[in-house]
Amino acid sequence: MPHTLRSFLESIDNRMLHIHDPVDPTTQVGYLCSESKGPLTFHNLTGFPGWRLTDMLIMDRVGQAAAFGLDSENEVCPYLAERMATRRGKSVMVSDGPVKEVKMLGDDIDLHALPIPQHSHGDGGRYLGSGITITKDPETGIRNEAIIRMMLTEDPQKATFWMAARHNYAHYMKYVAKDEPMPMAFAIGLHPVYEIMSNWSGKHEDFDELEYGAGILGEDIEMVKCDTIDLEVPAHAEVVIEGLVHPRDRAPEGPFGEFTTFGAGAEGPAPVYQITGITHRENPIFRHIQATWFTDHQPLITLPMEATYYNRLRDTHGNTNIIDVFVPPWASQFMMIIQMEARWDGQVRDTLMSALSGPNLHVKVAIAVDEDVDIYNAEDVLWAIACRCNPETMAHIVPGTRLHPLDISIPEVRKDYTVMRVGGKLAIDATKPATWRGDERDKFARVKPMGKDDPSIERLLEEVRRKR
Ligand SMILES: [Mn+2]
Repeated sequence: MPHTLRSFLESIDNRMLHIHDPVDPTTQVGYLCSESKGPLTFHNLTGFPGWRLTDMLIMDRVGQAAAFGLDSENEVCPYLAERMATRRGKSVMVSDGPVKEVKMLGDDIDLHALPIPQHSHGDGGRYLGSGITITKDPETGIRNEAIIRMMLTEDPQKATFWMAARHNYAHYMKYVAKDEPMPMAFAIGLHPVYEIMSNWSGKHEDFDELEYGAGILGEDIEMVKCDTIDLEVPAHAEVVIEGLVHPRDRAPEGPFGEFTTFGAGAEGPAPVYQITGITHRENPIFRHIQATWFTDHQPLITLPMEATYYNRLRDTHGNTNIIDVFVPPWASQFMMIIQMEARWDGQVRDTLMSALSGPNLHVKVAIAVDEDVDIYNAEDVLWAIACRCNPETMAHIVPGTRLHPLDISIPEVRKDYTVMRVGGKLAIDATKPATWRGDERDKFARVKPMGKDDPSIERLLEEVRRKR
């Protein structure tokens, strides 16, 4: 059986909150998702009979471990890193699939009929933030996937969207040069591993992100031809939107409350997307990805980033002991915490520089800590910065570097179809002296209160730890 959104939902049903009260997706779902501490499904969507809406599937390591079929939350990053380094999947064409069960074509096309929420106060409109965006390089025929934001307009067959200057943008530039419309599709509602891998930002010359995700899941992904454009889409998606991006037409887009938690950043005239068809499953489940504040949105991007950097940083000096990498969602993707053990002087600084110049533009602050610091605990990381770092020699600002287009704290140097920003990055070494320094390192070991590791006080420990 293929890995689908439905197979995943079934596997986590013991954690799912099913909501049967009527809820308006356009005005009420945003805050409910944002406040949710786990997966939830709305069964009664006001104005959208027949639809369900689900979100918050992989917001934390528990959900992420479930997506990869793991028992332990600490295995997530090393596991994904290993699979990414060793697995390549493939796609296979099939003639039909569940996503073709219902079709909206021609005059019947109505994007407004999908339960697409408005995410935040101040957004320019209702926004699709959960569509895996599929384009194809017109020269190589290799597809690209990403998850980008698409804004609904008054016209139910037209939308606008924003893309960063990366792979799909490069495809679009090729179509603009030819003055031809670019076929583009959005696939909504797949197994979360496909969503996660669609947000991977590495180089891929002879495969696409969906095939990469298939390899990680250990399957081939089944694709079907679109009805109205020359493109292939996942046969088991819940919904597919097909359309053409005009090479010259522009329309207002934004603002949109982003993973930064700001609405500002990239709003402006954006390409126009003419919808040519919508297909979906019967009794469709709309996979929503609430953009704000700390939701599935952040880890979708940070998870492949963590695994990519885990592999990359281990390669510093050919062999560096990286234990774990965490991009905390509560820092909106711009901070990377690296848990490592340095053998030699200079190893931490080189690792931090590698983190600041990797494939993602997100990493603005890189912090290195030791194996005895819990990188999932902000208090512990701040303790290490406060107590193990001499800022005079262990903190560094690197000026004149390129940063994420949505990081509004960084000056904008170019605004066109997208935004370029150049500014500073910060490296903080909050580690002990390297292992070869022996005694000097040992001075920085944390003392243990007397009685720690004494099993005979276990029961009393529980009691004293209880909040009162
Ligand atoms: Mn790509």
